[in-house]
Amino acid sequence: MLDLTEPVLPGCAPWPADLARRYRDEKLWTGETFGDVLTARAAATPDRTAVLDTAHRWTYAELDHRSRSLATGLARLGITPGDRVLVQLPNRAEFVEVVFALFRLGALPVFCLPAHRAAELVPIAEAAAATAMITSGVHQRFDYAALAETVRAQVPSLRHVLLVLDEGRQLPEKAYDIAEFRDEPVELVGPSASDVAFLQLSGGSTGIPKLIARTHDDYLYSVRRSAEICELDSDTVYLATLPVAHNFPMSSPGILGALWAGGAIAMTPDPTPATAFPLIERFGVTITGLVPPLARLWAERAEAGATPDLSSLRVLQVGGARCQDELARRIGPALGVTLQQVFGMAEGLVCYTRLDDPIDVVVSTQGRPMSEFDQIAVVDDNGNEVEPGAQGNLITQGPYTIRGYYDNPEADARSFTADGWYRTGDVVSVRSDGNLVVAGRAGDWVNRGGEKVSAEELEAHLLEHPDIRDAVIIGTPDPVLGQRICAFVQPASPEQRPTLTTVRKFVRERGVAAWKMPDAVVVVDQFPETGVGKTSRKELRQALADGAHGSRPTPA
Ligand code: AMP
Ligand code: DBH
Repeated sequence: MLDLTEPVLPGCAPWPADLARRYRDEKLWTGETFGDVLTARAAATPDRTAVLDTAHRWTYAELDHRSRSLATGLARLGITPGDRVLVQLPNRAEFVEVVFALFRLGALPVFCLPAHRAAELVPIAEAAAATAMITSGVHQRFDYAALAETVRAQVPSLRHVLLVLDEGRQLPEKAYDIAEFRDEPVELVGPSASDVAFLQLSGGSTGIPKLIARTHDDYLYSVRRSAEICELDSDTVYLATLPVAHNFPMSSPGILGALWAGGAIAMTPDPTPATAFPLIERFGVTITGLVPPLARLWAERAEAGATPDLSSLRVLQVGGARCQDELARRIGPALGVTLQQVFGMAEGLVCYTRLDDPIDVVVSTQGRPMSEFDQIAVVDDNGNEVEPGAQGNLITQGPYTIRGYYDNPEADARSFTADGWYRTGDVVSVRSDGNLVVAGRAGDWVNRGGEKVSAEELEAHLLEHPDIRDAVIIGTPDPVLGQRICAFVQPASPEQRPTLTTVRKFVRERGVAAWKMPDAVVVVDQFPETGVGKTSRKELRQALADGAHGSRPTPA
C-alpha cells in the first residue's frame, strides 16, 4: 500500500504519520485535488460566471475547458508532473486558467509577484530548479518578457518562457505565446491529493529563498474552512485586489475560496480606488482583502465622498501587517462594510475575526485560528510557555501548516522546533476570549539602552497626532545606547509637517514614558512597500543606514 505520509516532492518534510492519519480520519484532508474541485463546479453550475476581468468573463464550463486544453498543450511542450514553473502574472483572468492547467497536469506553479525582479527571481528559479516560466508581455510599462529572458539566461534548468499576451502584442523571439498551447483536451492522469500542488514564497527574502510546498489536501482544507468562516456562497464575487499570487488573496479565502463556493473571481489590475472602486460597482463585488496601507487609502477616499456605488461590498478584509485600531475603527463606517482582520502566513496558520464578532474584537484583535485543529503556543526565548495573556513568540502546528521549507535545512533549523512546530517570528498575546493580538515581528522592537520599546505601541500613539497620516518606528544603530528610536512619518497634509519637537511633546502629553520618546523624526511622503504592498521596514532600516532622506537621526 502507498504510504500517504511519504513526501511526494523530495525535500519536503511530511506531517508525522499519527497527525496525518488524524487529519484524514477527521475528513480535513478529503483526497480531493484542485482539479477535482473545478471539475465538480463545472458539472454542477457550468453556466455560472467563474472569472471576470475588464476583458474577460468566463463561465465554469469555459474555465474548466480552458484549463484542460492548456494542460494538454503544456504536456505536449514537455512539461511533466512535478516540474516547477515560475508564474509571474498580473491580476487578470488568465492567471486562473494557467494555475489550474498546471494543477491538472501535476506541474507545480511557483508563485512569483509582479514586483519581483531578477535579483529575486534568479535565486527562486534556482532553488526550485524551475523548467519553465509563464509571464506577461509589457504590463504597467514594465517588460516582463525581457525579465524572463534575463532569468532564463542565468538559470540553466529554465528551458521555456511562455507569455500571456494582449491582443496585437508582438511575440519576442525566444518565447512562446500560451495561445499556441490551447490544444484539444486529452485526459491526463493528474496528481493525487497528497502531492504538492505548488510552491509559495515566504515573505522575508534574504539568502536562499524560502520555498513553501503545500499539498492539495492541506491547502484545500484551509480554503474550505476560510470560505466557511467568510460565509462565501455561489453569490460571492471576490475581488483579487492584492497581487493574486500572494497567499492572502489566493486562499484566505481568496480566489480559491470563491471557486470552492461556486462564486465568481474578479480581478483588478491595480488596487487603487481610482481603478478598483468602479470595478466593485461594475462586477458587484461582495468581498475583497487589503493590506493596511491600501485600506487607509480606500477609507480616506471613501470618507472624501462621491465614490462609485460600493453597496455590493459586504466584507472588507485587512491583513498582512498589523492594522492599527485607529484605522480599523474607520473602515466599517467609511466603506459601509463589515471589517474582518486576517493574520496569516504562507507557511500555514491563518487567524480571522469572525463576521459576527463584537466590534471590540474586530477593531482590537487579529482574530483566532480558523481551525479547531490548529495548535498554537506562546513561548519565551527559551521555548517555555508564557503566562496566559502575556506576550511571547507564537509557534504553531496544524493540518495546513508546513513542517519545513522546501529543501532548505538551514532555514528549517531556525524556523521549526525539533518536533516540527513552525516558529512564526511573530510576537503575540492571546486574550482570554481566544483572540490574538499581534505586537509585531520579533525584530520590530527598538532596544534603546536596554529599554525595549515596541514599534507597534509607539506607532499607535503617533497615529493619534492630527498632523500624522501614517507612522513607522525603526531602531537605528547607536554607539552608546545600542539603538535609537527613529520615527518615519507621513504628514496628513503638505502644509503641516510634524517636527521632532511637536511629536515628542505630543507623545509626552499622552503619558508615555520618557525613554520611549523618538530620537529623530523623518518626514516622508511615501513608505517603501513589499511586493504585496506591506510597508517595508527592511527598506526603511536600509535607507537610514545609507543616510538617505537627508537626515541621519541626530541626538535630540
Ligand atoms: P509572509 O511571510 O509574507 O507570508 O507574511 C506573513 C507575516 O506577515 C506574518 O508572520 C506576520 O508577521 C505578518 N502578518 C500577516 N497578517 C498580519 C496581521 N493581520 N497583523 C500583523 N501581522 C501580520
Ligand atoms: O501576510 C500574509 O502572508 C498573509 C496575510 C493574511 C497570509 O499569508 C494570509 C492571510 O493567508
